[in-house]
Amino acid sequence: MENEVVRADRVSDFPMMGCEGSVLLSDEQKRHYEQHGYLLLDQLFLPADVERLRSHVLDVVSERSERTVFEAHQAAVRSVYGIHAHHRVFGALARQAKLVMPVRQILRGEIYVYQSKLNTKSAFDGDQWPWHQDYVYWRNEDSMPAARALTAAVFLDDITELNGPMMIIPGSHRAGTLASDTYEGNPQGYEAAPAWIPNLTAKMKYTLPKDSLVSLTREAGIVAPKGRAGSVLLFDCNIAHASPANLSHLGRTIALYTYNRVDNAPSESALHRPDFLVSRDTRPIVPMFGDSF
Ligand code: 6CS
Ligand code: FE
Repeated sequence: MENEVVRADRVSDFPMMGCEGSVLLSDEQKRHYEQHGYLLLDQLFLPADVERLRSHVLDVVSERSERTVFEAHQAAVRSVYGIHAHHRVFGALARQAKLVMPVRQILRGEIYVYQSKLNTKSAFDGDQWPWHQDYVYWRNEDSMPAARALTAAVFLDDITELNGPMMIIPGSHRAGTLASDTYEGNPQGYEAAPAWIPNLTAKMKYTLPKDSLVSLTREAGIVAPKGRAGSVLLFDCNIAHASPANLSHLGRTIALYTYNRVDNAPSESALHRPDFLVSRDTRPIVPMFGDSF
């Protein structure tokens, strides 16, 4: 059955190993996502799966290539990009049916991995991600045609109120793609880095202005979904989100997969950022079932 393309309506015929019932979202979960722009899937992956993934994190973070982005003080790794294409276990994770099937339900079509990364947000050193929308980056930098993408954040550490949980303004995705403040040039500490680095650093190129945040939060407030390792946070490409610096003794490693609709892939001629930031491989993902890391 491995690699067999399974139509969503048949997925319940294939109970997942270690996964009760179908991998599909319930109507209530789909409604929550549509309304709030995010959905937390509590402990979607089993502890044994999480341990297998965590056993590869040090390899990924120890690598030195242009896919590795450091924090401004250069003392800690901030992110490693392209993990689905360069690390077998993180490639297998990206294709897990437990992720792929819910994402296909939400995006209503065939999907591929647009971008993947490991965000480490190290203990005491991990820096912030200011308030922003992701789609601004993919529209402005990669000419992604429409806001038909989402990101699945797979928690590889427990995420608590201490170690820099992601903050979300519920429902802000329904405001569409808002005007952003734009910061031009490479931030301090990245003077010799490539021009795309301000998309990825704590001093970010496109951030949401305070007046937008004030009006968005007046009604909706802010949530910070927390959960045990193995949980997965799905969030829309237009949701306003941020995360604070990690001042705690606890690391906060997350594997993030941005999935895009195959029919929403930017035209290759428009792409100037490297493949590990905007994948050129737009073939539809074939979901993998069972214990396949
Ligand atoms: O530029 C990008 O593709 C990345 N930058 C941010 C701030 N979020 C989305 C994405 O990971
Ligand atoms: Fe983001």
